[in-house]
Amino acid sequence: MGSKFGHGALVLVLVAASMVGVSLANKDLGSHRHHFRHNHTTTPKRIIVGGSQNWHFGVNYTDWSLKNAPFYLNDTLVFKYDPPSNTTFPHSVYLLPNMKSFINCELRRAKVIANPTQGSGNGFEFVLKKRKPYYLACGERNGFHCKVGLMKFAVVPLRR
Ligand SMILES: *[C@@H]1O[C@H](CO)[C@@H](O)[C@H](O)[C@H]1NC(C)=O
Ligand SMILES: *[C@@H]1O[C@H](CO)[C@@H](O)[C@H](O)[C@H]1NC(C)=O
Ligand SMILES: *[C@@H]1O[C@H](CO)[C@@H](O)[C@H](O)[C@H]1NC(C)=O
Ligand SMILES: *[C@@H]1O[C@H](CO)[C@@H](O)[C@H](O)[C@H]1NC(C)=O
Ligand SMILES: [Cu+2]
Repeated sequence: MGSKFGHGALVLVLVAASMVGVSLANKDLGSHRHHFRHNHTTTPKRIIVGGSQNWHFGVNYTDWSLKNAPFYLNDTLVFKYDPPSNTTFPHSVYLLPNMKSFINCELRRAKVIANPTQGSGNGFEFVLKKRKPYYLACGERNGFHCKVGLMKFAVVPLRR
């Protein structure tokens, strides 16, 4: 399947991920090959990150992403979290540039894709548009929510 992000490169990324002890969703790309190739009619899904737990401190989102994999191109991740108040902790959504920053919860070169007010109501929607790894994390407290609150996960969306 002609793709600028070849299967070999993807496998390399995933092997590297397992070597440093992090998990990427969709690690079983190969076994899903036959399913998604002939599945063009399935419409993209809208997936609430964390399910009924939403986007909260202390939920293991690596675990959540593994249990909810695979994700597909054009699926929408929905991040729901309370707006800042004096009774809730603020959250946010950052896109980290690479696996190293993801592992270390290093936010300096990360891109803010949703600020603390954008998770209220129907939540913040993020479409998985490209076949590449997405490293997502909460950016609050200078990486504390990412590191200690486990508010991070990585996904590589598959073709249908
Ligand atoms: C198509 O995808 C859906 C969910 O994404 C899955 O339930 C279904 O079994 C797939 N169909 C085929 C023919 O692979
Ligand atoms: C989070 O879940 C992953 C995958 O199930 C597991 O490997 C990891 O140990 C968990 N982390 C914590 C801190 O429980
Ligand atoms: C994803 O959506 C874009 C824009 O709506 C569309 O051009 C593209 O073909 C879609 N890709 C897949 C794999 O569904
Ligand atoms: C929270 O803030 C509101 C006003 O913004 C105030 O009325 C209330 O007393 C505060 N509650 C606490 C527990 O500080
Ligand atoms: Cu947070």
